[in-house]
Amino acid sequence: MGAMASHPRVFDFSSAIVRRPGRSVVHGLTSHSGPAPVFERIEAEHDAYISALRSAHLDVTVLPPLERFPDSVFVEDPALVFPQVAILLRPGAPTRRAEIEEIAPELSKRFSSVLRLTEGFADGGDILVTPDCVFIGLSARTDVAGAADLQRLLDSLGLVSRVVNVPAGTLHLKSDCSLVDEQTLLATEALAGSGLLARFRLLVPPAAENHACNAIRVNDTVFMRAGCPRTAEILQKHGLDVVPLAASEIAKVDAGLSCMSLRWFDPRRSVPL
Ligand code: CIR
Repeated sequence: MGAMASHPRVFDFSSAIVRRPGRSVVHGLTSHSGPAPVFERIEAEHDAYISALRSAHLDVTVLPPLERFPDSVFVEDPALVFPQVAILLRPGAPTRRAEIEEIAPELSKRFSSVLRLTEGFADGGDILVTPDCVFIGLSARTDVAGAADLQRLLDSLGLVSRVVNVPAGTLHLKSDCSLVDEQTLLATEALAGSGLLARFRLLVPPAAENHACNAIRVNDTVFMRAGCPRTAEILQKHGLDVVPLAASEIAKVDAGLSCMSLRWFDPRRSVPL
């Protein structure tokens, strides 16, 4: 983790917040019509996810479940975090809006500045942070007004941003792509074909493994969906250290790996052991 001390890369993290799933998670928003997920299996996937973040040296805060909010385990959506600054977003799904008031006090404890989106809607799953640009995806959850207000806040932080359209039928921008190193995205064919993120080198798995495109680079490891051998091979060939994580149960409520944590680099924390 040589680069971490003074100039963290966008995927160098020291800290994370997760929230335990409540039993109500099985009633989370979903586009799937198959069998409902089994709570205990989601819980097991979540346990393994926390262990994985800890194995990558993150200090993980585990918040208690919120039964009133079935999707509140997906803490990525109500907020966006950077070193020292957090932004409270406005989730696009009506049932998720009040999640911001639950996460807000946790962010105030940890960030010297907490900004708030005041217009429109934006979900964290639609925001892709890259080294020189923050991409904001317009989707069924993130609208033009939310994207514009977020651009205003990012601008006030000196961050360049760009608004892009999420391919039709995709829940969030990051359902279809993930930054795996400073120049490279893992991306679905649909996203690669759109040319939206053409400035990146693109690694495109076969369509049967589209769901693997929601991966997370954490320090020197890429955590990716288990059961996607072609994607693992592509990433390894690219020189990346890959660790598979099971997420097939959580996927039944349209979720992947990025959505289960807020991750950031806290400069006040000492460099991990
Ligand atoms: C939802 O539809 O909001 C949840 N069931 C899944 C959210 C997944 N979030 C994400 O990928 N950032």
